Amino acid sequence: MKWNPDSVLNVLGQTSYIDDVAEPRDILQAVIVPSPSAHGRLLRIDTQAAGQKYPGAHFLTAADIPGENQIGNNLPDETLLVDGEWHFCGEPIALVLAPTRSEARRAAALVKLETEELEPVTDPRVAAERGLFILPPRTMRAGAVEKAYARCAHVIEGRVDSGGQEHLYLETQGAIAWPSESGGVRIVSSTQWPTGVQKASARILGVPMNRVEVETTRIGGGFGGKEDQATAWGCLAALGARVTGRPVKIYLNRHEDITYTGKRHPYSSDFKIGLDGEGRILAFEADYYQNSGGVCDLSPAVLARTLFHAVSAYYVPNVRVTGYMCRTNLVPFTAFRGFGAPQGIFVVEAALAKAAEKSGMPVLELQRRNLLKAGDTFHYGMPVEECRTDQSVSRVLENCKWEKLRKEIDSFNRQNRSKKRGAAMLPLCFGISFTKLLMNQTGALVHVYNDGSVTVSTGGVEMGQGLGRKIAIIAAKSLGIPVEWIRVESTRTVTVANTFPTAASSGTDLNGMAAQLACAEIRKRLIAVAAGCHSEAKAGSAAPGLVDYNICDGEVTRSGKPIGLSWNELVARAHSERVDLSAHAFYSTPGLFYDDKLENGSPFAYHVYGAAVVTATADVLRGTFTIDEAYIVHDAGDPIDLLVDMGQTEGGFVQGLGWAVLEDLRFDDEGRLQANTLSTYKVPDIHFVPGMNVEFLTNVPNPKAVLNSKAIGEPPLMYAIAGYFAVLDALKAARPDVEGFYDLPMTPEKALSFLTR
Ligand code: MTE
Ligand code: LUZ
Ligand code: MOS
Repeated sequence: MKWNPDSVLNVLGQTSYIDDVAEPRDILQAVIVPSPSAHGRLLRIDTQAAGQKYPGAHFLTAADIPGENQIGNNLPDETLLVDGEWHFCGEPIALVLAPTRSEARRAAALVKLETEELEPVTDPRVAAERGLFILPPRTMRAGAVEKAYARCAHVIEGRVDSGGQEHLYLETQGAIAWPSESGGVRIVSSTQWPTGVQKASARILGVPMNRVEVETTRIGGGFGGKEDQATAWGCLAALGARVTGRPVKIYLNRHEDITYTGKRHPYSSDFKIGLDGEGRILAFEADYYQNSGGVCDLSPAVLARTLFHAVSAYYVPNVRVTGYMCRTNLVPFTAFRGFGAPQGIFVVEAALAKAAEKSGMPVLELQRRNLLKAGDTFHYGMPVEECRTDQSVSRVLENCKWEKLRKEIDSFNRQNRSKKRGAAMLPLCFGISFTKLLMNQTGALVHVYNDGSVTVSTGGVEMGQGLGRKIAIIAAKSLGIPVEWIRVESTRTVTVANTFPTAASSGTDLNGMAAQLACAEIRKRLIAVAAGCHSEAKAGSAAPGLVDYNICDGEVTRSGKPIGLSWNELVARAHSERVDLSAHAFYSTPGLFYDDKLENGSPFAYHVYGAAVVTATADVLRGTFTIDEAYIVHDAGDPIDLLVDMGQTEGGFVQGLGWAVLEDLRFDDEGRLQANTLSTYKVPDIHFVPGMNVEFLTNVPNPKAVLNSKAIGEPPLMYAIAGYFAVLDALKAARPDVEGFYDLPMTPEKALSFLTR
């Protein structure tokens, strides 16, 4: 089968999401009463009037929580329902349940709140001045920056800002919970992390984890927005179901989802970069003021990834980078594809752009001169291996015919006054693994049914990224049967337990490897049956000749020749010989270690490399622009499914372009999101997408991951940073006298303000 069957269902609109689950007759629909402002204190809730008007409605508050009113995973700073102070606009204060959603909404609108307003903080630098931090700052160092500046020909400082980003998954947040006879609940949740929903719900209900079952069939996109941010909705449904004894569904509409839920972290940063006369970076320093939002959520992990990617694909001998998790009164900023790395990479690229401006050296030369190579060491102490920066950059410059392109652009710009073109290159180096060591583990459970069909369950969640397809291919290859015979099951906490989110691009690396191990175990048993010696094999003494047996395309072979025993016959024989046709396997990434005190170690299994060139044309009278072409050369290892990896590369890039030049996540000074609908928050559409020229490096097997593949979910997003600099390059052709400014996204509005400076 050429196409990913999941993609076919998606395209035909046949996939089933939370809102497609058939609703039982007695179901209650839930909505929240949101906090009315960004910062305040709840003094009293009055549901009397609402209850009189809607006698069928239920009103749940913090007092109705049977367990602990706490869902914070990294820090206990996040209540499920406000009890005292609230920290952002749209925080759940009460849960209202009614037979229909519109009734619940009308009842919620009648709930009266007695409150006290507190001053909101929205700017991370203001929060830092006031000492409002989630956790103490974190610093990574290499060499000695101060000494290095003495040897620099150019020392440049500057400020860089980058905005947040709304995930805009197609399926909004939601969950359905059924009370179960065990005193717990069964939850169907649109989450990247079923175990997270399970654990938090158990805490809320005050029951052990074994009373809470969570199932996720697939989600309509997550992009990081359902790594931790799906948990609250699962818990609210669970609470409603437990208290009322009826099934409860909560499903946000788009406006609610955009307003209430976390997004990519905005950052404001200061940098200092020092270069010698040849353009080699000798020192780099940065202070990142991360706007962490109202609660901790994943902010520490996101910040860690910023620090790990502070000098991106460059070698810098002397580094000092510090991150501040600034507590503000905005939504809890959270995981979003790239997870802090795009924010960090934008800073060092801005520093290089400014260094080019000040030193007169072309930025491309500065970039190339400083590329990482094998034998270098990352600033966190990990040796650089299998480095493909140079190879990718050379190849992408070839593909876009850089010299010719530059000449064409220059002559276009000489001939045109109102339109200018620009281009920029970006090298990529992205570390793969959760930076929190413990998260790099998962399991798989494989059943071969006695008719020969196979199901594979893992801890991984399908969110459109093709994980299910990749797992099916891995299982088919390891069992030696056609991929059509494999079914990948929904993700359930009773099938594979104690998992972590499907995130950090490592879904296939982890779950694919676990599935492969489980399949290998079953295959070993079946081969023993084929060789007529399964009991000996069980006893551990491999019978002679066992190695000659194989399973290929659903047929048993011996020394490469079919022996007239099909997969189905083999499975039936094994079953009649009472051989276990199921296997569980566990996988944890080997070789990872990190010393948090020394900020030193090998936190990543490997790195993903690549390079992009992006071109743009700006209307320098209006500030409008188009992104014209994108050339990407990417290291995808040996792709498990080429089409899936192509889709991830193009999709990730376009999503990144939205962040870089389009999506303006604007809050007012009171901490209210102004861009809270699709008419005020503009995302890329098909007309916005540039010509895409994607090439994968060939003959680059990656022995560190399953079937020599490479993680692909997040890295391509960062190529879009070249889009920002391509537009800036075009603008500078009109205004070479204006200093570059680094305030992402480069919206037409900002472009115009640059042009009219
Ligand atoms: N692709 C689609 N279609 N939908 C998604 O939600 N999430 C991205 C990426 N690609 C996402 C996606 C993010 S943020 C991550 S971390 C990875 O997929 C997660 O899946 P993987 O680890 O299996 O690649
Ligand atoms: N999530 C997480 C991630 O918890 N830890 C990570 O390191 C990470 N990296 C990328 C995306 N999500
Ligand atoms: Mo992706 S941000 O790791 O869910």
